[in-house]
Amino acid sequence: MTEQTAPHTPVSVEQFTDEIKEQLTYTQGVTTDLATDADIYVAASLAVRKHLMDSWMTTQRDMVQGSTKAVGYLSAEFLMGKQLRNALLNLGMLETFDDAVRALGHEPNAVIDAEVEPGLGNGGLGRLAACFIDSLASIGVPAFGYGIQYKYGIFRQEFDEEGRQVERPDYWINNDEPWGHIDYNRSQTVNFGGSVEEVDGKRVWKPDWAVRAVPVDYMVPGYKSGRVNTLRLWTARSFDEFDLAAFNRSDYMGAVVPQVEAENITKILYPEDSTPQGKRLRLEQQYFFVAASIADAIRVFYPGESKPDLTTFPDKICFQLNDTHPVIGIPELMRVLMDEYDYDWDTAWSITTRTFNYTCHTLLPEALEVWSAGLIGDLLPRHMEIIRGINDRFVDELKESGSDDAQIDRMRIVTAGDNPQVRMAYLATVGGSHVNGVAELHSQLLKDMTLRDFSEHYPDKFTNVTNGVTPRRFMRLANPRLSALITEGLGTDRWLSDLELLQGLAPLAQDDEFVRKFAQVKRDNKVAFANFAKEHYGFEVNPDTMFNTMVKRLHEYKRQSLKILAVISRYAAIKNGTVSADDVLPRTIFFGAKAAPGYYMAKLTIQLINNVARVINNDPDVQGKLAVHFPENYNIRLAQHLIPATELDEQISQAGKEASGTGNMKFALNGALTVGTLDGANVEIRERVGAENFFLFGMTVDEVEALYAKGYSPAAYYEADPRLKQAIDMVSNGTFSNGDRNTYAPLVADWLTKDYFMTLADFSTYADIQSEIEDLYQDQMEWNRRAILNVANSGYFSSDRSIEDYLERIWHTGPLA
Ligand code: GLS
Repeated sequence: MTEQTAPHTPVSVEQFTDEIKEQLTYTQGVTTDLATDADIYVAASLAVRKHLMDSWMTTQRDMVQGSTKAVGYLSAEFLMGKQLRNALLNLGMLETFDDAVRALGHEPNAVIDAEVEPGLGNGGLGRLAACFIDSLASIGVPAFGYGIQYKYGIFRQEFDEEGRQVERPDYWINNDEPWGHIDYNRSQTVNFGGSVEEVDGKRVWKPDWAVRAVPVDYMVPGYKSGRVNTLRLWTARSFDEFDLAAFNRSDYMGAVVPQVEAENITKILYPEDSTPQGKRLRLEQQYFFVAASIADAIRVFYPGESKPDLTTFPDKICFQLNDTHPVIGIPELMRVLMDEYDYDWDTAWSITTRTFNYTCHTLLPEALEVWSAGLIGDLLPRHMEIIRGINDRFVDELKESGSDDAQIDRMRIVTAGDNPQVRMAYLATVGGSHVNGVAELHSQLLKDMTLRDFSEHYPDKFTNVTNGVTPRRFMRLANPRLSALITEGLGTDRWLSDLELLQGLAPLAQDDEFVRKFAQVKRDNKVAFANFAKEHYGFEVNPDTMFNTMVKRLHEYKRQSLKILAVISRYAAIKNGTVSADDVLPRTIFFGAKAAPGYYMAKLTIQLINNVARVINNDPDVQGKLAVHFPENYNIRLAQHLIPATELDEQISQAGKEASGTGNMKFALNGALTVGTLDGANVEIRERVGAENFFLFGMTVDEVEALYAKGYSPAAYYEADPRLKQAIDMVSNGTFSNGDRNTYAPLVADWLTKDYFMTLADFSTYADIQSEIEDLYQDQMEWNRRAILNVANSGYFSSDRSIEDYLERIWHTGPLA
């Protein structure tokens, strides 16, 4: 990636202070002396937005006029995190901001904290989308992120007295939101329902209701690239505020029904990760944002043309389908081309298949979305006809290529039988040019298992792009101390836009002086986190313990239960004196995880973790040796504080289940060592950082498959390892439920009889490796040397590199001149 100069002329502290004051006075109507931190936050954000405006407009102009194809990243989720500091960093204005805010009598961090974090995503998939649009802008590739501005983001998690998860609505938008610009003049109409009729030999969709899709634009500034792209999030509005006739009949509630129904479409993010929600509203959301985005792209690239030559469309923009959520875009583009612009099927198909590409983000078969054909037909009748047309032609193609009936049945986009289903991953595979997985192992498993028939039929479509994370947010902003040390060690800060430069740190792992500085950075980060945790959660955290973290969505396949069972076993060992108190390495374990509200086992696991924490933290026998903390509402802000302070990271999913993971990359880049299985991107992390700098345990994918095939009996593992038996017995005997044996009975029963993700089978090797971890930790110089090697060798996991791979393997485009 080439670094370009910052686009804007440098701003002095005085000037920026004046700009903030001007916003306060003329936009917000607040005097400087009465301004709160939140007021300053809004004013500063508006002032920063102004600095980005010229670059934003030139980027848009160059995108439309230029010869470079743009990227449209279609994603139901964008988990952006707070905007202000990121924008300041990319503009080179961090210090100017700090000084200006202090000059106004405010504390910079308090102002930054006044920003409400938009939670428009569930987890890794949504955060990846945010990293990708950051990297696209930083590399200078013209791009749109297209998604939904949900009124309520991912729920706010609280824990009740019993340690259970309680979901609270996240009405984030009910705050001053200076970043999103709502543009009523660029709205689109999105139709639903009705029927299809034959008119003059043409199929004509006669919808019966419509909503207005209004774009809310967020600027996406590149890091020192001079480019600012657009994240365009659609919000649903009704065309009529209310039904006047009903209102005049004094039916006041009835009068607002159309408005409520329309606006419901973008009301709430589905709080599901890795499982589809077969809900009509979800399909409405998907179609809503995709239809609006396609119409928008045509408007942008063919301004004012009533009969544009859309055969050039794939040269103007390519759409990346972020998982199956936007796949309805394939029949939508077909419909637009055939019904609105009169192209024949073959021309429309050629344009469509050259426009779309699909990224699959899962290996769980149940997470590949499947919609009932009846539902699609009801909501989008013309699309269902088109999907059937695609399916029929595809089946013909399979017959011609000699596929047998069984294979054809396996591959149908629309299943045969009474209650036909549309398999969206198959539609995406057939209707696009490329399909990629998100880590090497994942892409291989897609080819060998999940989409095997398709990879045999279309061998050239399948490729891999390993995920990455942006070093700007997850190193420079999250970990300023480490960033400063890296810059000192490398003699340049260019690593922020060329992360492979971190390689230059490898020799410094042998330099004791550097290792000591690195250790000091970690120590300072731990103290800072302890203070943060005290202030925000009331936790007493001892920085003289090892910080051991497991943060991610709560899911059985990720195996938080493996971690908590190991913690319980450790607790029992200290209490029983199986390990002498002097030999115990003091550890503090941090969990962070939200469970989908309807996911019973996951919620019960949260309750268990909270109660294990309660018991351990209140037991004087283990004071100073073991502590467990589970801060509520894990989000990006918490990640930015906790990751830099972590020394040992947990990536312990069952092999073959985590598509990639991106937390694993963030931890390695921030100098944590990983204990993990050979799953997802762990495999590549381990290859790069070196097997000796990664704590590997557990079964491989082949071993897992072999054990399934042979017949897995978890109870045998329970009987075989006394540590495991004791931990499970403590869960079942009420140790963590005030003596009540029923509370965790469903969890215990599942472990002993099903344990689909083989937690019990991996327990022993996981427990065994702990002593290796602790031995190494006793030698702090050696531990830190290895941590430095993790940082030095993880440069590959920059989202800039991921984007370069997409450009080369899939999008075939590049930066603007
Ligand atoms: C996910 C996968 O579960 C993660 O392994 C992956 O890192 C992420 C981004 O590719 O996508 N898929 C999903 O539905 N949620 C995810 O986080």
